[in-house]
Amino acid sequence: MDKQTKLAVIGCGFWAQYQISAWKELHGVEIVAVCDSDHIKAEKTASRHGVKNHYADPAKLFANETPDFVDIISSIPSHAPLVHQAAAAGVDVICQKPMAEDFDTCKEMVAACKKAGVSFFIHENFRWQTPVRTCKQLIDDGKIGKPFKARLTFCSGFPVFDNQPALAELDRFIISDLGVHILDMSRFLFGDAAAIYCQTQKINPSIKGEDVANMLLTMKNGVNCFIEVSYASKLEQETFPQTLMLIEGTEGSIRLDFNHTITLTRSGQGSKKIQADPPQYPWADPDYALIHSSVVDCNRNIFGALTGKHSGETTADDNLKTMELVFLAYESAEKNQALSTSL
Ligand code: 89Y
Repeated sequence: MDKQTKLAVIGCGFWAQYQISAWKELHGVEIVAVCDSDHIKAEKTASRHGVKNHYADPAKLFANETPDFVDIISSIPSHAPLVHQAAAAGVDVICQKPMAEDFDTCKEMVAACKKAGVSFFIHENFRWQTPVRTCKQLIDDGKIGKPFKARLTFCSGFPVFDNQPALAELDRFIISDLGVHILDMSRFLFGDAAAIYCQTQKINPSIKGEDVANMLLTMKNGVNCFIEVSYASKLEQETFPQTLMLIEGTEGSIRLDFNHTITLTRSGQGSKKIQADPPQYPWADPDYALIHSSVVDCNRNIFGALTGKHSGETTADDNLKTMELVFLAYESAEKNQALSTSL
């Protein structure tokens, strides 16, 4: 049998169940332990996924197990202490998005992993969605010439709080939970951002944070990118969890519509349709199937990087640029002012 790389998972909530199933799609990974401060959740997760050991205390996990890497899929405030614990134990670490609640904490996490000599990745999966990869390929192939403007839209009325009630308790909700993905996607598609202007709204009275954000980014290559995210949208067609896009270039445009249909229009050549459906997995929740398939690809990319096969895309170092945009977006909305990036 090939050598198995040992993984421990910390956090056994809603999202972890799918992330664990996604890990089980990859050859060479053995999940040796799961951990959750709620020991019943840890026990149930271990038995559901056939994992031998389970813990309620991460310190005990690090003392008893010798994982090659840990995947942290826990609440946002717990990310930093757990990443520091993994670094102290000399274990490579993957952490769920958003990395942390403020920029200094993010930078400290990255510095601690560097100092300890452990690899640190962020599980940022939206850029791995099949239609997003296809759009990026079309841009890179020069099909629309030089992109100059784009609109990335995620406007939904899907009841996200039913499966993830903690989201309703976040003081900062939609940009930190969802906007972070679309901001990262804009960087994936167009490169880094130079500046951001943002306005937010709170429409749903029964949650704590903002549930609408409109963000205008000036990318370093000159692309103007408008990102709109909303969980207050009551539209004819519910499109959760799809990001719709219009990308315009000097020689044409790319439009990503509902259900992964891309229209590529090239000047003088008319339009053609490209269907970019994601792979289907039996364990995926049908409401989240697009994201769940991207979790497999995100894990595969990180695992390949951890095992020296290739470089990884979503390093924590790279993700600092996405997180800076998240925090600048909030600051921009508070000050009603466009703000420049520093990274
Ligand atoms: O938590 C979020 C995520 O990462 O993708 C969609 C989501 O589940 C709700 O916004």
